[in-house]
Amino acid sequence: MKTKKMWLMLSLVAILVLSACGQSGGDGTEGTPDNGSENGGATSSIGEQVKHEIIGIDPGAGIMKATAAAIEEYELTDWTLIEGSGAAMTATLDKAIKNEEPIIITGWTPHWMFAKYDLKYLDDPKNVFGEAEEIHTVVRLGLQEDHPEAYQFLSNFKWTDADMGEIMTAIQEGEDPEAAAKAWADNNTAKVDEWIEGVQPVDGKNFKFSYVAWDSEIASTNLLKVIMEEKLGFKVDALQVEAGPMWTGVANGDVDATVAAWLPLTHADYWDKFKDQVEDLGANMEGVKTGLVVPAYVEATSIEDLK
Ligand code: PBE
Repeated sequence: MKTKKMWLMLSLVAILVLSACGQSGGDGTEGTPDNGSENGGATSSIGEQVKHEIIGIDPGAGIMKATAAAIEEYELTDWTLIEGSGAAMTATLDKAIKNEEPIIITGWTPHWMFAKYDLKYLDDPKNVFGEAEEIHTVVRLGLQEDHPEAYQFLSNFKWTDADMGEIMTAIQEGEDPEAAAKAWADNNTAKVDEWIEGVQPVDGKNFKFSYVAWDSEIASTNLLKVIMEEKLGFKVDALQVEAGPMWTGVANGDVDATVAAWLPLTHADYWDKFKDQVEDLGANMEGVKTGLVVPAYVEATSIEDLK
């Protein structure tokens, strides 16, 4: 009688334990986030975990158009691209990583976030985000006649992802953008001297750049402002605007130049619209990239996995 009761209780306990395991999907014990991709219906999909949201930036950015195209091309029908800003995106990313939660963002290189966090691009087998992207210097028509010194300097300006990374990281760590740019210029005189070689300094001429508050472009624009003011005698205005006005300003001649034109793909729409009203001085940086980016702990490896 006693043994029978014990057996009954033991089997009851066993049943309870087993059913509890079944409900939790049998994972979640290692303190790692639940990226569920292989357990079919047992765990939620990456889409469900991030509420089918991709964290975007400002609506005028080329990467937003590319992401909208990716949603179409990869048939991510129930996905939404969230508008915001570069700063809001990195704040959301930071929070997700601190909580070890999955997140999908619109990302690009160069960017300090790749140095600060362990991130990866999702493969883009359909090449929606393009290949061999570059950052170009685009100037207003007539700049060569009006500002031959600036024209020559801007034609010489060419640097690398690593160079820009140094300024970006300093700014991200709290330094004032202009001070960070000045420190970089002081520590990289060989490069700066190459860009200003043979350029005749001027006496307080005004010069205007347009740029968007993307971290990469904050770094480049501040660097050129500092060099043109300190080494070439210009009085430089760096106009922070949205992507549309950044291009329109150069096209209608209100602005002298921008070093923030991502081509051939990211700003293809702006280029098609304004190419006859601007002059392209070519790439100031090669090998840049845009795409969908996730923390390394997210299991998905391709945009196709989002379906
Ligand atoms: N970006 C950074 C910009 C260009 C520079 C990739 C966010 C864009 O998408 O337009």
